[in-house]
Amino acid sequence: MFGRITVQTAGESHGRGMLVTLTGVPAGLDLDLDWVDGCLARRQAGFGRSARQQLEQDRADVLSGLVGGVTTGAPLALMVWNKDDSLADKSAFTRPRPGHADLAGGCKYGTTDMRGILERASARETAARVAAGAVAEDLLRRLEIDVLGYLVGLGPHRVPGPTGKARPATLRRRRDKSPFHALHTAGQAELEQAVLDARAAGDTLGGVVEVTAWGLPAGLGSLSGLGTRLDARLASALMSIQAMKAVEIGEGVAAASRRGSAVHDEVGRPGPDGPRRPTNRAGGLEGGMTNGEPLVARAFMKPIATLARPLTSWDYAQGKASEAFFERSDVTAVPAAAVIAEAMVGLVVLDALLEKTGGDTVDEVGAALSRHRRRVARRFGRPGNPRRGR
Ligand code: EPS
Repeated sequence: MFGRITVQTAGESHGRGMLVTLTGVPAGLDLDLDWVDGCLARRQAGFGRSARQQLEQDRADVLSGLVGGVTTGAPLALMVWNKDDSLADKSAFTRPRPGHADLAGGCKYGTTDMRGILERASARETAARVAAGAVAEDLLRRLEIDVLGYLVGLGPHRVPGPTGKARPATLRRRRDKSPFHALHTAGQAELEQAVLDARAAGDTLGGVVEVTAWGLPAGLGSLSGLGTRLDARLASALMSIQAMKAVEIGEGVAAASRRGSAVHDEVGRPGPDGPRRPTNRAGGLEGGMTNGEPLVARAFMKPIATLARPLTSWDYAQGKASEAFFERSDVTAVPAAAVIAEAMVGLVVLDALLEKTGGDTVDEVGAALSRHRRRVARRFGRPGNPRRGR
């Protein structure tokens, strides 16, 4: 899913903590650690989480890659320490949770004690992803590229995405105030009630998150290879998040049942910086490349597999039918998933940008991006506009 950067996480849910290594970040970024910690705190927020989130206070401890607070181009290693590091005291368990990695992981690693599977499959790992994504986003926002994730569905309830002409910064403020990481407060009471009802029933809820990226130049990604298409890379990154079962770009799902004339975005009068479309059903991607419109991707999350009122399973120690394992769980983590999906899209976008610009330093990346933006404006922007000559 990445070409220019690499991202690797390590850690167990109840181990010492979550580590992420991130390579390929250019030198010269004075990393805003408050921003990184803010992203980590937002991932922990959200209505419907378990008591674990009151215990953990995630912060990024930078182990390498910064000198004087500035990236050197060397691998970054960021650690999020666990407060609950009780792994040594955890018991074995042999009653796999339907929908979780337990049973398939047990078959893979040849063990009926699925503790090790649970510990690594746990979505606690997403703290490390968000730390890495926050670094990517910190660089992107210096280049006037904004990425924002927000909730657009919880169980059967739908919440609108961006409406009107609100700027990304305004939308971000709204998202950060919402206990559901939604952009609108209308309907919040229904969402709260849905979580309370699911909790009372010992059940869980899935939902939908959407990520929009603004400010991307046209021409990121590539049509030429199987794995180089940006939509393929986005789908891979979003599907790699625990519990995601589907990804949609733009209005991709509805497009499959409409005629072409009602799907494809007509080409309008060019804007000052390049081509313009009156609609954006393609979600900013055509042929696996950005087309200058905002990039819009959606990820669909199944309900959490750990149920307080467990489904039927099989106890592989006792050799008999039994309730699935339950220790503690969230009712829903869809609000958190909005932040996690934003981080993953941020990483993919940074990767695609570096592929286009090259560069060892932030200045070199910025200069190459400006050159590309000028080229697009000259050839595809509005004739006679003074910005074309920039
Ligand atoms: C998770 C189970 C819960 C969640 C955890 C993900 O953990 P615990 O078993 O300790 O209650 O709280 O998420 C986090 C700890 C987190 O920081 O997001 C799971 O099984 O995926």
